[in-house]
Amino acid sequence: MSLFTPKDDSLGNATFENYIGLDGFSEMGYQLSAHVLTLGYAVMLAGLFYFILTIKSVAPKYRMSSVLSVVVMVSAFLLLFVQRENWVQAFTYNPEVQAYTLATGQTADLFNNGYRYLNWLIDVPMLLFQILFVVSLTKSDFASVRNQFWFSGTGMILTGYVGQYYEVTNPAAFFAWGTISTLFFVHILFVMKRVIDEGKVGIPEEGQKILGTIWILFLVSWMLYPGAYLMPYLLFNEAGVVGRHLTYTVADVASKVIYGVYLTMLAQVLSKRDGFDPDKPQAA
Ligand code: RET
Repeated sequence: MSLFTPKDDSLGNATFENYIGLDGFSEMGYQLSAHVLTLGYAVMLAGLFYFILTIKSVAPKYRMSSVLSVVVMVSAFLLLFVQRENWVQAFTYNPEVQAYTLATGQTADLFNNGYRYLNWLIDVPMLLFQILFVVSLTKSDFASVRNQFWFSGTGMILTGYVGQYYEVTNPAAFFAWGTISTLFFVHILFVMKRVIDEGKVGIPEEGQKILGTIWILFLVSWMLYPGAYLMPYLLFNEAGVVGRHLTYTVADVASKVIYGVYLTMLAQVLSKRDGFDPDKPQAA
């Protein structure tokens, strides 16, 4: 049974943000959401500059990691920008009830987190491939790991994308799709742990420490996404809506930007070990 019981199901498979918007959001809830969504894409633009400006600080063989961070930043910037536009046009201030309510009857779309899912479809495989350009696999085969990441990464997101449409109207379907998605996720975690363990072999202690941090960061930040998926079953009012925006934004900054920064730091340590000096002029 759904803990979130809408007044009616007149909005069909719309996500719970819209059902809560029937009664309306307070000034603080609405604005906080808009601000957090804006912060999300602003950080991606800042990250874009970081990854471009630091690319020459690592040896050429590690630079594909920075290139993939740039791809992630550009796609996240654009899709998170559209996600924020979706929020501000889906709800308008209604002076009669002194709240921000669904902008129905106008030319507005309902709100949907789908832009995020489409962003992940690009970013999840990129983030998973990225580490393979910094660490050296000792036992596993590069192409096999890459294919497993690609298969489970896209499988996890597509099944989650379908499931999120049922969060209000059909809890059974919502949990069934969520469970299939989680199976893919568990597979990704296993493969990533293996990659990180193999990467630690034979590298300087400083690099091993960074890889240990990357694993914790990866585990915690990626777990936040299923937490946000479950939000209508954790907090079923305005706090759930704001909580979901906050969770996604923290997760995005950690899993894309901070993760990329740690991989750059690791690549710098490995470049130094390889005898690369960023201050010496390089052949073009
Ligand atoms: C879903 C559906 C419910 C079950 C699980 C999910 C996992 C999502 C994850 C997303 C990670 C996204 C990243 C994006 C970065 O750009 C799809 C919410 C397990 C782990 C890292």
